[in-house]
Amino acid sequence: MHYQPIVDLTDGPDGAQVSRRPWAVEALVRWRHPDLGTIPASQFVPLAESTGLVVEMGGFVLREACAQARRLARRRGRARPRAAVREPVGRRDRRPRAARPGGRALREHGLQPGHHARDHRGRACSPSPPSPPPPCRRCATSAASLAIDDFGTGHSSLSRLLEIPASTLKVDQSFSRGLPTRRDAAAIVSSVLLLGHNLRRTVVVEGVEDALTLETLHRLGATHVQGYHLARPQTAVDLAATWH
Ligand code: G
Ligand code: G
Repeated sequence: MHYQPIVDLTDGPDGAQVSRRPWAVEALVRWRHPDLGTIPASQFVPLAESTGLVVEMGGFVLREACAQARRLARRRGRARPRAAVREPVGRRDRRPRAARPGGRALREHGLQPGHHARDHRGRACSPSPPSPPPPCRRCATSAASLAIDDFGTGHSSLSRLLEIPASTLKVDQSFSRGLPTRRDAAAIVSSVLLLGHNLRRTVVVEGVEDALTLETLHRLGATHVQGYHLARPQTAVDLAATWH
């Protein structure tokens, strides 16, 4: 597993200063193959989805993320850590919750679940589910919180805001690309920030690759950001070394 921090821009002493302390970290799976080297998730995750292995993979990801969240929370003196993982919308483990590896992981580590709902643009996703997918209804009645990923692209559309009781929106990284030179990209991002904040959601802008983009986002009112300029996805060991 690799972990990529999300940074809270309002965390600095003067509100403008970027604190390196993560607000959250996103868990991303990697496959280190003995012969083929590192296989990108973009290649094996769709395969895992089409074969159903994504259920086992999801259990592994959740167990790892839970163990890691607990370790990091201990360093920070937090009693109730949260674990955020990705779940492709559209395919589900139909076993009862207690029998699923994820449920066991949460119990074992005494964690609050924080599900990171991923809305895939990919083929494995069922085409535009007409009503809230079952896991979202389930999560809405439990202690879990949801985030909508890649907001603004593919199936991750405005109507999702009505369907998914998410506390967090992650604005797709394609919108950061245009900043700060494209006025239309800036207008879209500032409108989405306003929309999300009016709905009392946390809005995370993804894909911040340089200082100018970060500055522009701060000016537009972004509070939470993620991207290579702030921190790359990294191993748990590297993350722990910079975690304070
Ligand atoms: O981290 P990377 O750029 O390799 O990820 C590419 C894509 O792989 C992501 O956008 C996402 O679709 C998927 N992915 C990465 N980690 C996970 C994971 O833990 N679970 C699931 N379901 N998908 C993931
Ligand atoms: O958009 P999504 O959450 O699916 O993207 C996840 C992937 O994007 C991760 O695998 C991560 O490696 C990659 N990623 C994270 N931050 C950046 C960034 O600033 N620039 C680019 N190009 N990719 C990023």
